[in-house]
Amino acid sequence: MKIGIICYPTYGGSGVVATELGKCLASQLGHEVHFITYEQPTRLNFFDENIYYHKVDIRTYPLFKYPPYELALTSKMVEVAQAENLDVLHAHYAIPHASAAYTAKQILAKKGINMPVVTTLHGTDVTLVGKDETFGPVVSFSIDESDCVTSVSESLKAETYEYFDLTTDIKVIPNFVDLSRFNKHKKDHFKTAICPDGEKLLVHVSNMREVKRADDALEVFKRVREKIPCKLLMVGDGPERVKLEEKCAELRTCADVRFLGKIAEVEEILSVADLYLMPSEKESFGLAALEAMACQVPVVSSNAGGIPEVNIHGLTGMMSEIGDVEDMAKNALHILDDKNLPYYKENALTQAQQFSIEKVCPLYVDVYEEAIKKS
Ligand code: GMT
Repeated sequence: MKIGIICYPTYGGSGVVATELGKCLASQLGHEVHFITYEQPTRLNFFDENIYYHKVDIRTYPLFKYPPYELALTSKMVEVAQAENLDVLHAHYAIPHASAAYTAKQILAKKGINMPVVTTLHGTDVTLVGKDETFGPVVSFSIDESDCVTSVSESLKAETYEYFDLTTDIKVIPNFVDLSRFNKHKKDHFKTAICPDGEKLLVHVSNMREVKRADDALEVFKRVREKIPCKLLMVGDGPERVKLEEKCAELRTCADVRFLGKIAEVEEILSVADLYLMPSEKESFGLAALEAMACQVPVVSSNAGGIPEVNIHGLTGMMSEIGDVEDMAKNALHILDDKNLPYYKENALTQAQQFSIEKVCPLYVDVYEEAIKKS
């Protein structure tokens, strides 16, 4: 099949899922994949004969206060679909990808080309930005007009039906993990460097936006540190980072907290971690937690959105109400107890194996075939 993938190229779950999916479709299943976006996708940093990247050129004119990205994207989709003879367009993240794909489909239909459109909902495209009245009607319409719609969790599917008046059927295809990359690497020297006296290592990875509640990770750490020797690594960057560093100083924990910024090989950090913190306010799935679990790291999380579909309380980690940092700290101390840690680590890995790329990627191929049949 020739598949056009439209996604955000930057850091962030939806772009990562779209890129990893494209890589798997091309290199493992032999499909031809065409990424259509404004920048080289972050995780697309190698050559594969079946993978193409088409850059959306955004022109600006003095008349435009805001360059119309959606129009440039739509035109690019039309161009690539014709030139490359695409079989299907797959829009990741509804805004503005689903509506751009809808328009591209209409333009191609006028030219006698039938172009099935699949839309994958990732989370904030529904739960935060999508339901906002400035986008709502377009998002709702373009989801409903897609030939097939997928969401990354049961929770997101339910929320989508709650927010929008839809007639379409939404199929759940969970996030997945490449276990050949995300596994426990032998990095004992890292651990010794970070935790020279055998301290426990806690890790939080996020794009440090408000919804991630990364400040709760700092609060949890403060409480755990009062009871046992430990260190915290804060990985990633984003709008809250400066505030978080200030909070660290306020909590007087700076000596044991390190902000690492964006790390490309995050699996190396996860390989030496004892516990992953995900206190998010919203999380349609929680890909970062799954990647941690694949590296045998148990998770202390909130129970937001789709997290309970990934982190099983009492098995792969523990969950608390959003914002309940006391409970999270209590749970962290329970898991970090040497009597309990091996049990949680083992279960985390077993759970991650249920979401392997080999299991999940073919589910998208089934959806493409369904969309082609339908349209
Ligand atoms: O939340 C983020 O950091 C980015 C966001 C995105 O859209 O790129 O991630 C969303 O999609 C991921 C992949 O499907 C999910 O694993 C995340 O849970 C989801 N984030 C939210 O719902 C807040």
